[in-house]
Amino acid sequence: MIPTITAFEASPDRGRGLARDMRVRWALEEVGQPYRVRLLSFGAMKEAAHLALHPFGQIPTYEEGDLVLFESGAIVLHLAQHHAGLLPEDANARARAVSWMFAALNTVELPALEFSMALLFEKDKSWSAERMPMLKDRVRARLAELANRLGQAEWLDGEFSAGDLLMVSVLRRLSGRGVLEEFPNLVAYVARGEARPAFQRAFAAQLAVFNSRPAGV
Ligand code: GTB
Repeated sequence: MIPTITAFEASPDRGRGLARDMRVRWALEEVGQPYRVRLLSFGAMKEAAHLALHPFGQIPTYEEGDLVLFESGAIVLHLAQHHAGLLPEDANARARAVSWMFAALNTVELPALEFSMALLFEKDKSWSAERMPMLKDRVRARLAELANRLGQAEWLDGEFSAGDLLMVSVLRRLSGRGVLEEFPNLVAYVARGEARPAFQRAFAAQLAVFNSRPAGV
């Protein structure tokens, strides 16, 4: 059965692959699962039909027969559990890879998101100049810990896993913001993730959506 995911009809990231459908597309490509995409406007995301799939009216969702999932991490975990290639066979190694998935989404994405949201939406606030260094320091502290653990290894724990897929996806959002660049091993780690053929196919697919949008959108 070919699953269907949802994605932005016109992504605000202008084709940079930063919206969360990208990590799901990447996982689908890693496991060799063909998929369909239903594109949504911001309006359609808040209509009853989509709210029935996603309680918060967001993308991405994942439909496979009777199964409907939301939350990009849960979708990637589902794919990793049902296909070879994203989780190790060994039970302990598998559990550790799942720890890295949670670490990416809970421990690293949280401060990264606060920082990038403040950069995007709060720069004109009177308190922004005071708050930004604190948000940047929180991101820097997490990245320093992550960089320390990764060291010169290729991936976080042995073979590439869904933990790396999510961690690289989270770190990409920080690229060019002047803090990830303080950690050359993390920059190289992100580049390794982006160089994977599955990433490239997923990136091209979401970029094609952006490039084919009607003029002016
Ligand atoms: N925790 C959920 C998950 O992981 O699936 C979060 C889902 C989420 O935030 N979805 C966003 C959304 O639907 C799109 S990805 N937003 C619309 C809404 O909430 O009404 C977040 C995102 C948006 C834009 C950029 N960008 O332009 O760079 C990057 C990321």
